[in-house]
Amino acid sequence: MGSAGKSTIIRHYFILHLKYLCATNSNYKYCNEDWSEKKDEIEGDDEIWKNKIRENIINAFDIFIKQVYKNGDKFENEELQVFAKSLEHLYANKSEIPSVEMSDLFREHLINLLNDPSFKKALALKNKIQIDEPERKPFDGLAYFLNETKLKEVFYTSYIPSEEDKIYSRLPTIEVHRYYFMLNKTKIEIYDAGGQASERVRLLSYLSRWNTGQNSSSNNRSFILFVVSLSDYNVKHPEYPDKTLLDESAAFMDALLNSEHTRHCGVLIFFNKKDRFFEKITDELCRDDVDYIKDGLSPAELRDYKLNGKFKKDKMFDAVELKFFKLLEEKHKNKSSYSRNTCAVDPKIMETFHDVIKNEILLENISGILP
Ligand SMILES: Nc1nc2c(ncn2[C@@H]2O[C@H](COP(=O)(O)OP(=O)(O)O)[C@@H](O)[C@H]2O)c(=O)[nH]1
Ligand SMILES: [Mg+2]
Repeated sequence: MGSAGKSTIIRHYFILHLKYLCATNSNYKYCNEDWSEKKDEIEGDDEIWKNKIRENIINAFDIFIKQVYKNGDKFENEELQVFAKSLEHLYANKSEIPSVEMSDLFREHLINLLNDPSFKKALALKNKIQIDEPERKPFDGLAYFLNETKLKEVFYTSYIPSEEDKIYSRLPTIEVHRYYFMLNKTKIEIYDAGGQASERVRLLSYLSRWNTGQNSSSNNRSFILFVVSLSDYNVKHPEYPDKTLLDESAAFMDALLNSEHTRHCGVLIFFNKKDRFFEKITDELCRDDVDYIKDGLSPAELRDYKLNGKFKKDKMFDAVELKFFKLLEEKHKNKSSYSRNTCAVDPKIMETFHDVIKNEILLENISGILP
């Protein structure tokens, strides 16, 4: 699904971890498509990232500006009112972003907007906000950028994004990106597919070209690492109001596993964005959203949470995950599966991903660890 954290996991792993391993341990080799050793940078286009990070932030500001109007509020003064309009214009004409002059005044206005009481009130709704446009919500890495120092840095003329800046920002994946590396003599290919609606259709048709190890005499093993955004548990589906993007994600997992091309694949599920999920379930404004996952909670648990905000963390995770495990149990019982709760922006994700590759993909069969 779009924005679940797939590319963040891969970026963390390849750029920060594997690069280090390749440089220090001869058992690891980062490769080109023909398995020759790759020496150059993995993703080096800072210009694209710079503009995309600015676009991410302007997109988020635009969402909160619209929320200010929705709240029936006004900005503190005329100057901010005009600046807010200009940001809205910039979001609507994204192609202009690279050519906008990032002046001191522009940066000052951004900070003033961030400190404006009406804007702050809109920001406080960040866990609930969803503008009536499909796939439009503030990106989950936003909090990292929402402070005076970072905003000033990003909108400085000669800004060069750091690796950490890239980890927290969103650059939607178009088509399928392929990564190759060797661990000892084992060749590992990783495909990162876009998760937006249009890209999901493309992925299903792409599977037929995928070498899924159907030939039982070969040593090839294929796994789907399905990344779910826990943060989607309360994001309404654009077409079905009683469903969420999490339900859609479960339905897509089902479609993916129903394909004859994935018959021989194991499935690993990363329930990602556990930090955002925790933020949301502890936010009083999100209490009623528990109804979206109520099937996984007992009546007493549901009541205690709704009335007093009390909950057991594990129970809440289980309630979300049930949507996926139920499908696996009912429809894909013969599939080996395995899952983890993750936070892709936390550097620990590298260890988790690395463990999974070493222990689950290379060395052992995946055992069916279903609850
Ligand atoms: N807070 C938080 N943000 C995350 C996490 N994982 C990904 N993100 C952010 O979510 C956005 C989308 O991530 P991305 O990897 O592009 O998703 P993809 O569409 O599945 O490839 C980016 O802004 C990431 O920084 C997470 O575990 N926690
Ligand atoms: Mg992606």
